[in-house]
Amino acid sequence: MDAPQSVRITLGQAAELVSAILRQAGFSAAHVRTLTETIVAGERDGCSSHGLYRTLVCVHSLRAGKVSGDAEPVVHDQAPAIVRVDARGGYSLLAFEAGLPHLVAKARRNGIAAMAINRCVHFSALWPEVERLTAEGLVALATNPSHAWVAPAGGHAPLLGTNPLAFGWPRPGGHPYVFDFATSAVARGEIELRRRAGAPIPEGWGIDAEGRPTTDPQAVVDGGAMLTFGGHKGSALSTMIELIAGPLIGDLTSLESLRHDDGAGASPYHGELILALDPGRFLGADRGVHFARAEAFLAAFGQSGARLPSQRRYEARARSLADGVLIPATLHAELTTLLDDPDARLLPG
Ligand code: NDP
Ligand code: PYC
Repeated sequence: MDAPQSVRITLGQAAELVSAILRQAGFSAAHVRTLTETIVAGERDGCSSHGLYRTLVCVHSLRAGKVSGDAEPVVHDQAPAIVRVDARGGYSLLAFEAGLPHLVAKARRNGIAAMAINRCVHFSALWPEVERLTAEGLVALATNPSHAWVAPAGGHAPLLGTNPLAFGWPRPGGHPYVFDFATSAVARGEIELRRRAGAPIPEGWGIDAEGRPTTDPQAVVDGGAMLTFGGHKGSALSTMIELIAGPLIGDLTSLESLRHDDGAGASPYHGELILALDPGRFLGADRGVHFARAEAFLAAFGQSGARLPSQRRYEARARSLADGVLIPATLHAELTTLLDDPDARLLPG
């Protein structure tokens, strides 16, 4: 009989597996908790490029000495509407958690507030963070650079990161309106997953070292470059992200992050910018009226035959909560091997 291609595990089993591996690798309890929550949420919501596979990347980054496993973030009250969190070389998630109550309080006080996370190592999808803010009734935007893997429109040399942009809008009595996408045609993780599986990539995702369009993920990784989404528009948006989540907050661009990596193949090291807007402050007593208008607007998408971003994700979440998640047998084997043999060789890239 053929070996199974995939393995079904419950979310509880997924969390146990991930946290045991991260703990054994040397992450502190606080980092294990925040990393596990986000990794399992990624798999749960059908975002496998930022799901269980990222456990391997976290362990690789720690082994490579490119992330602190026990850094405790430090919160600075930078300005009346700005909180700054120094992640001190740890993964961003614990820093986000430390700064969140301050960001919420500042947004409620001022109507708008920003959180700058500095000196963080970053691997995660951004929707869990904007969902934390919409759960507080706030409108949210989050963004960050990554490693310079992406060529600007018209160019061949990778200068930009995959630079995700996430937006969240709270909706009364339902899931928030959330989108969260890379400003490259697709996240790097999608290219990595296909490269690991020996599968081709669609045209439009990348170019080879000579600047020719390619469907070979290995050619993109070996001296080629990814492409931005939407040509010059995605390129300009990505450049804006480099600026506002890089120099504006005193942190690295994707090019500088890649130099810092120095070939280690670890998670990017840079900053993150998160904005929160309080509708109560913008609208006062009229909040209900205008949020009802927003609801009518969003309802028209379904009526037009379109789907809202995150709808697929919320459906995947409901399925995973009921039935667990199906992960590739090869990935499951890599993870369990790593647990049995903490020195097992990793091929995260
Ligand atoms: P996609 O190209 O799949 O785009 C994702 C967004 O578009 C989601 O909100 C998705 O909703 C929505 N969407 C997709 N198809 C449709 C459709 N037909 N109609 C309406 N909405 C749609 O993902 P990416 O590869 O660009 O990014 C994936 C993840 O990678 C993101 O979560 C991002 O944060 C993460 N990432 C993180 C980086 C980092 O530095 N930390 C760098 C780059 C990416 P749905 O989920 O419901 O399909
Ligand atoms: O998938 O592009 C990506 C990515 C970069 C850092 C974390 N994820």
